Amino acid sequence: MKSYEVNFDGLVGPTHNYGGLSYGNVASQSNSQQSSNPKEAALQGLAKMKALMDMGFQQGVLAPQERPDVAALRRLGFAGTDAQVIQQAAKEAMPLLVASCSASSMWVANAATVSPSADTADGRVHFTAANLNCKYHRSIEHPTTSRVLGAMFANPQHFAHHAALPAVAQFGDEGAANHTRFCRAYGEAGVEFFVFGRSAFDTRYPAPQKYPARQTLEASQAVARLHGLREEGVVYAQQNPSVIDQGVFHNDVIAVGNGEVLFYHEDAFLETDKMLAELSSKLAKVGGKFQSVCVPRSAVTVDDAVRSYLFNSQLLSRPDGSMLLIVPEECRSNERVWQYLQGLTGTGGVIREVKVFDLKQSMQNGGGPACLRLRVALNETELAAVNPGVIMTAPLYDSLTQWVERHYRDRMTENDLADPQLLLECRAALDELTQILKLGAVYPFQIN
Ligand code: SUG
Repeated sequence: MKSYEVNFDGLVGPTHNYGGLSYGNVASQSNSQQSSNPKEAALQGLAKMKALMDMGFQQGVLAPQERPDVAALRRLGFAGTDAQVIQQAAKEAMPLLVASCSASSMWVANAATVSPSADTADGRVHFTAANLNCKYHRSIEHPTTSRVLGAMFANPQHFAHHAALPAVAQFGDEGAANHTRFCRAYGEAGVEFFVFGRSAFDTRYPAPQKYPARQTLEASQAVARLHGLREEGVVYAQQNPSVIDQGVFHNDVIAVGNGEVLFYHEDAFLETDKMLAELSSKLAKVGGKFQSVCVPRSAVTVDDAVRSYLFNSQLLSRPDGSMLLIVPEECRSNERVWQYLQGLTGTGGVIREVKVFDLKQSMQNGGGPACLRLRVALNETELAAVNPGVIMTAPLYDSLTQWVERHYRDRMTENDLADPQLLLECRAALDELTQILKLGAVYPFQIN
């Protein structure tokens, strides 16, 4: 049976702004308070989805969330009408209003961890929504994420959904940003690779000194258990704490994997040789031949990687077995990175082509091509069971583009977030979106 990797991209929400909310994420911190352009952000994301679809890849779309999250503000004690809640928060606690307005759900690599049916004990595709509990503005995403994923992957015969892990730092879980899967073919059993930043319960593991390690070993292990993965099909590795302290807040900022290939920076992991050997032997047991492409620090520094987002790229398999790397424009403007990429594709290795996309609006908050997509490996039967409303087609691209043009503002600053009218605009836009994507009622304003 045919199988595919389907990339579901997060559609950027109408409140996209630069809130400076993510300590440890260099771009988020350095662009704090700049004015953003939500319309341009959404169109840049849609252009990437359309381009991948046009190249022949399976592409889907994941809906944004209701923002400002008035219910979250009410839980923090703000009261009255929705407009009063927003106005009171703006007056008394602007940072909380900004957090409740974040369009951060666009980075759907953090929405969930997904295990394909070939890896799981019950033969279903398993999803665990990520609790994202390291940052308040992201910790409020998972209830809606779960409803949206439930509406996209509704058939219980094929899809199993798990609620987010307990919302404490010891189970900090950032979803697929720290998870990669190696396989010979998407429909065959593979090896799931979980990368953690620290252990919450075992003090023998080192931890970063400056910035938070968002993913714990215990969270990754819990996800593997929930999904019914075999020990032989799982490899855990620790991220190098010193790169976290240099701004590598997720593993997908320093490594990317696809098929039988891991593309990574020399400084990405601890105990790299042991980890590579384990990946290689476990993949061999399911018939695969592991290959690694290491980028040496002499060619690209960790700082280059963080600024250019070289590793936050999408590594995609082409029909002839070679691979294509989708990188952000920032890779072309970094001389060392661009030179490295010219060499990489010119030497007859597995990565043959690089395609560049302008995702600047998202990049300025630390979200590159890979952050914007959630990968779901599906066989033909499972793909047919996905809600067809969320699969990208030329007409859907046109409707979404027109929808963005109709509803999105082209400039947003902190003052705009305090405008209660913004909530009404967002709700009107999202109500229409759920009809376009055939999601049913998924937002708090639709179900309460
Ligand atoms: O969680 N930025 C996101 C970026 C997530 C990138 N995802 C992956 N690497 N997979 C984060 O730090 C910034 C929001 C702000 O500052 O306005 C933010 O949430």
